[in-house]
Amino acid sequence: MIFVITVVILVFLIIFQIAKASEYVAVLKGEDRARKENNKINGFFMIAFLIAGLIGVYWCNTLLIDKTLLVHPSASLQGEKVDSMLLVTLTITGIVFVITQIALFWFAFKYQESEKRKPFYFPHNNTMEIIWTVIPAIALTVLVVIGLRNWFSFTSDAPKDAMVVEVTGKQFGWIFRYPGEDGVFGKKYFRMIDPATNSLGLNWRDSSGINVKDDISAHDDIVQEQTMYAVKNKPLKLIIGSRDVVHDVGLSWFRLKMDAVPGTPTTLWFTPIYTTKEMKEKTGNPNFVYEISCDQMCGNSHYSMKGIIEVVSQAEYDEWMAKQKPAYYGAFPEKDPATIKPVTPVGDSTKAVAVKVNQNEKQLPKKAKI
Ligand SMILES: [Cu+2]
Repeated sequence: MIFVITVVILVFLIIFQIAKASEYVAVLKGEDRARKENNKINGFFMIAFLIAGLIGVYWCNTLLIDKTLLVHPSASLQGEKVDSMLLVTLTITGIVFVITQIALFWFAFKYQESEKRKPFYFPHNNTMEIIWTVIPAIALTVLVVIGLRNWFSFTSDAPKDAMVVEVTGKQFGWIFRYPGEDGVFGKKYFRMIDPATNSLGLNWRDSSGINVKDDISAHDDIVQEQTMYAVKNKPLKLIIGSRDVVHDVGLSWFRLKMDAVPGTPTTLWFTPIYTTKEMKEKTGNPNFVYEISCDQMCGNSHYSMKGIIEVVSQAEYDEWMAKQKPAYYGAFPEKDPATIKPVTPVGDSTKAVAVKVNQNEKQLPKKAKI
């Protein structure tokens, strides 16, 4: 630290000394001549900086373009709209950037002090003020309107044929729920969360004793962790929530994201257009997976909060779904008509083995450890 401070002080001293020295030189040479020379040098630097800067921008672009998502196609219909908006914005701002930078540095060089010219007093011009206010205002309004229209369509009601999956964030992973054959998500109650048998706190109703009214809509709900299945070309609606803190469902390949807020469900829908298999070919990466990243800093293992979306054909999805067992049978194996042992693990994958085979269904599942 002391070393850094010393270096900074020394650098200041050196600059100060140089400034002083050049002052003395100016006195010796005559102030006027020295200033004119300085102006010429500065003018040259302006042009050099312009050329080096533009080359730098181009170089950075070619170097980094492969590391961005821009070279890969969007994997959803909605994402294609996002991409086209980004393209329009980047094109407009890119053109403006290049023109203004060239004008800035070129003018500084071209209109440096000269004995052949007299400065022209030009304090104000209404026409110009109007032009440079109105044109950007129109351009930005168009961009914002297109953006809002898209945003409203992604977050509005999904098409009727959409499949619906509930996504719940937790420290640190994702839980997916499918409504089962009845197409209805059963109610949840946070006190019923049990990491081993009921990771979402599904309210089984008939067994809890908390609710008198019998409601079995939660009985066929299917709960999965880490990997979610979706169908190509079929709209997919996500009902997003959180079990603890604020997370965010980041879907970079689909170009969408949405906050997962505890207690306040958010929704988002999109249509995947390539299966995972097709994306493996498109990206040339045999290990490609659609990743859900948590896009909201949510704790010490935030970086590892990764989920996977497996996009498959309808037939493959049906085949996979047929093998799934409702979470209810995981919690109450004796209720399972198939009574197959061992029971399909449900709930937190690490503790799923702890399913109690002879658990009396009249008992409440263990209290939540949140
Ligand atoms: Cu998170």
